[in-house]
Amino acid sequence: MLICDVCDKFKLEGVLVNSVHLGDGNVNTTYLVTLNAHGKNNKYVLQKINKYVFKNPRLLMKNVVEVTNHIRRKLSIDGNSFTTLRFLPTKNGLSYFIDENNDFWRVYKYIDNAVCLDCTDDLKIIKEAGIALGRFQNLLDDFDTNLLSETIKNFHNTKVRFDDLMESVHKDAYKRKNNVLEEICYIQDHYCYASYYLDLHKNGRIPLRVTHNDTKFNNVLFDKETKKALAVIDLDTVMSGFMAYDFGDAVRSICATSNEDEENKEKIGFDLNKYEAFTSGFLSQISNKLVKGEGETLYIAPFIVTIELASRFLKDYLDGDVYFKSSKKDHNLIRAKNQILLSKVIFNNLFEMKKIIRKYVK
Ligand code: GN1
Ligand code: MG
Repeated sequence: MLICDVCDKFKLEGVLVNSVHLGDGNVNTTYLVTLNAHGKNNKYVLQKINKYVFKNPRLLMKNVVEVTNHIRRKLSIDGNSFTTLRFLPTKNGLSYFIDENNDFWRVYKYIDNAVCLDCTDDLKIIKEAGIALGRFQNLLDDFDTNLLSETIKNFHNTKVRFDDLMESVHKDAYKRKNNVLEEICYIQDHYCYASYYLDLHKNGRIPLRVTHNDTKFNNVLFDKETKKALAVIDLDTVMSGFMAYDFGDAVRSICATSNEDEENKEKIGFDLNKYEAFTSGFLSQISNKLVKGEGETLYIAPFIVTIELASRFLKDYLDGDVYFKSSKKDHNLIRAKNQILLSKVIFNNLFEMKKIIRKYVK
């Protein structure tokens, strides 16, 4: 469907004058669209929801709208530059439009003067990312987790992720198993970590909370000039979960010395200074909400999340690259190898990581 026809379904001001691809998310398709009304340009973000990944976009949109409304209500009392996404309705008053291919589209207001970053060496910006993600959890601390639907089942259930991988190994639909025997063994060797947080929860040591579940660095928006964090975006996986996975996934993506596509082993490393900057920001916002002993459990999350993501990339490679967008040959295999190596580097830093956590847990 043409972008201008999709825009026309929403209550937007003006006539479409420009549309460009935005961001490099691995799942949804995103456009920045500009509409002109009375000589003034209005910018919006238009997204097509990936229906292979999100099986029930209606429930997803309900989650996202309720969570953003909750945050907005609280921020209006706070009065601060921190903000959240504002979804705009269709002419029929819905938060999404369904086209003839059964694809779901939604629109939110473009946040002016904002940038997202894939990486930085600036520790101030990294601390800001920690503040934003900690604040996001803090703002949702009083949101009833029962109101949220599980839009992707077992999203951060590492044990289920490992089991899913083994299922794909057994199917071996694309006859790729023999290329990745070493990687499969690595995942199998780490089964003992897979239920770590679930077990803590079962034993009453950590609570379920509202979590973002996809806290990649580029899911935080910063003010172009001041580099202050403006918002946390990409809210499709907001569900109930464990804080550790939000902390861990952010550390995984922010403190790695290379991006997820890096093939040169020499470049794949972990930066403890970045880790300290992020951790100090994150815990400054959420420390007062932690239950006794919860803070201390966070240190190993980056390791567990990184192996979990490696298993997801590996599964997608075995399944024929159906989940993550890929743009080159063996893209998912490259990503899986990268994350496995990163997990090994993180493992070697766990002792220091634990010490840093202790320093900032109040
Ligand atoms: C996907 O859409 P994006 O790029 O923000 C994925 C995350 C992965 C990430 C790895 C819904 O996030 O879980 O950690 O790729 N999102 C979903 O790059 O599966
Ligand atoms: Mg994203």
